[in-house]
This record gives sequence, C-alpha cells and structure tokens, in this order.
Amino acid sequence: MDTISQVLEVFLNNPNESISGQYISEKLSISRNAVWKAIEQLRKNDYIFESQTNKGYQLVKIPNKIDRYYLSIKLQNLCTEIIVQEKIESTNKLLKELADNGQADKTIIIAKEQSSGRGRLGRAWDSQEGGLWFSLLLRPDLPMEDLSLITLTMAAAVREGISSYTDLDVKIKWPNDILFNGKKLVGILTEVKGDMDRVEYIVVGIGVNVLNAIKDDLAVKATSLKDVAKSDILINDLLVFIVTSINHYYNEFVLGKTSEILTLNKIHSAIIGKEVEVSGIKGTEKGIAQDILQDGSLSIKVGSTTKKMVSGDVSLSSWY
Ligand code: BT5
Repeated sequence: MDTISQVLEVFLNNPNESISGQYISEKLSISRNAVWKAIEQLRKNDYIFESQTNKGYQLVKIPNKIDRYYLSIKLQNLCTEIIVQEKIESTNKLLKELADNGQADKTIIIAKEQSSGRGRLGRAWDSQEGGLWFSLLLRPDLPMEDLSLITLTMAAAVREGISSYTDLDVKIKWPNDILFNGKKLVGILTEVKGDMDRVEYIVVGIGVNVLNAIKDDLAVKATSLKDVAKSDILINDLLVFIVTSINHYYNEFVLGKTSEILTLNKIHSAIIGKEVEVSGIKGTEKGIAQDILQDGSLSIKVGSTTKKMVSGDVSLSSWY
C-alpha cells in the first residue's frame, strides 16, 4: 500500500478523532513532511480534514466518488492488485490485455468512466461518471466445461452485495442482469479465454448504475440506485460489499459447491413463473419461465412442451 493510503488508514482506524502529525509519522516511520504531503494529496482528492493547532488533523469527510486510496485499504485482503482509472474505453478490454501479459489472479480494474463500455454480443454499455464500472480477473484451475455457472455465481453474489448494502429487494433476471422493480440496475459480462481442458482466465465485467443518471432512451428499462435507494449510497463502500460477496460465492463455485448459488438464482429470480420471451442463438421462444437447471440453463414451458435455453436475452411479457 502506498504512503497516502497508509496515512488514510490511520484516520479510518481512529474515526472522529484529532490525530497529530507526530503520531502518524512515528506510527508509520515516515517524516512529518511526508504526512503533511499525504494529507494535502487526500485534500486534492476531496477529502476534508479539519486542522487544529496542537491537536492535529481530523478527517471529517470522505468523498463519494471512486477513490483509489480508500479502495486500496478496503480491498487489500480481497484483491491482489487494485487498479483505478479515470476514463478508459472498457475495464474488460484493458483487463484482458493485462491478463494476456500475465496479470495476477484477482486483479480488479475500476474506471470512473468508460468511453466504450461493452455489453454482451458487442452491444454498448452506457458508462457515465457516477456508476460502478469494474472488472475482475479470475484464473480458476478448472476445465472449460465447469464454467457453466460462473455468470449465475456472479449474479447471485452481486445481488446479495447490493441487497445487503441498500436493503432493497433486487432480483436476478437470468442470466446476467440485476433488476429493481423490473428495471435494469446491473449488467454482467463474462469473458473467458482458454482451451477445453484448461481455463486460462475469466474476466468478469460488472456495471452498476449507482450515482449516474440514466439516458432518456434507456429510462423505460433501466434505473440507477440514486433514484431508488432509501438512503445515500457511498459508492466505494457499495463496491466493497459487492466484491466481498463475490469472493465468498466464487470460492464456493471453485469448490463445486453450487447448490446455494442455484437456489439463490431461483428464489431471487425476476422471471420464474412469469411469461417471457427468450431469444437465444437458436431462435426465440415464448412461454412461462419454469426453473433454472443444474447446468445453469433456463427451462420454459411452451404450450405443453418444456424447452431448455442455454443462453439468451429474456424479455418479460409486460415489456412487449
Ligand atoms: C450486459 O450486457 O448487461 C453486460 C454489461 C456489462 C458492463 C460492464 S461495465 C464494466 C465492464 N466493462 C465493460 O466494457 N463492460 C463491463 P447485455 O445483457 O448485452 O445488455 C446490454 C444492453 O443493456 C444494451 O443494449 C442496453 O439496452 C442496456 N444498457 C446499456 N447501458 C445500460 C446501463 N448503464 N444501465 C442499464 N442498461 C443499459
């Protein structure tokens, strides 16, 4: 962790207290000048400190925007490297490039803004400032055939992270969306590289609408947490909740413990029991969504037959 994050950590560990430069300098074995420089840097990043002669500094406000120093502390036990970018094309794109060059398992890239955010099948993902746009690099020691539940694992984890932070009843729209009141709050894009016998890496990209506005043309189908949450959302803390939850369910997934993941996808499903239209690579089917099967596919009842959909886009009948 860099010096600035270390200084910040001292303040976070002593909330609502005035701390002297001398104390921090001794605790971290750095000069008083280095402490002062760190505080100035944090101030430039919109942290607010009050300073009182003879008493020291008190941290009174943490900025509510993606912050590299705060995240370096809070994600240090969950991620191997934490990369925070201002504006890039796409966190998935950059992380895949790094992964091809040997980047470590459990690296996270977070961007404040994406100029070319991507959804599935090359679709565009609107990624203005204020949202949570991040990707995780995973290198499980598994064959390709064991990956069928990876997106559902992420969906269950992200749903739980958001729900436990906000207390909102958010739901999963198979296979990769999280909705609130039927509107899309989160999209998940899972990209995999490897051969049949061995996965080289997975890059999971997650986009959460948090403090960003929703563009007019998406407003019928999409929503942002700032418009629906009961209280203020602190974006860095929300990310920590989500990554903590991902870490938990990903560990279960790697051990093959997938029954809870499947159960969560079913009990929090936005579509089971409802009339849906599913368009997959083999065509479109209309029917009642019935179940999520062991391999992660969706079964739907079409007339008197049951069809199994392996992937696809689901629309609820209320939308068409
Ligand atoms: C997804 O695709 O939902 C996956 C989105 C993944 C985005 C993350 S952000 C971090 C990482 N880096 C990336 O470049 N991507 C990932 P799909 O199921 O294909 O849905 C795409 C559709 O969602 C679009 O065609 C729009 O209709 C809609 N959409 C676009 N931007 C949206 C937004 N901000 N909120 C809600 N819906 C949106």
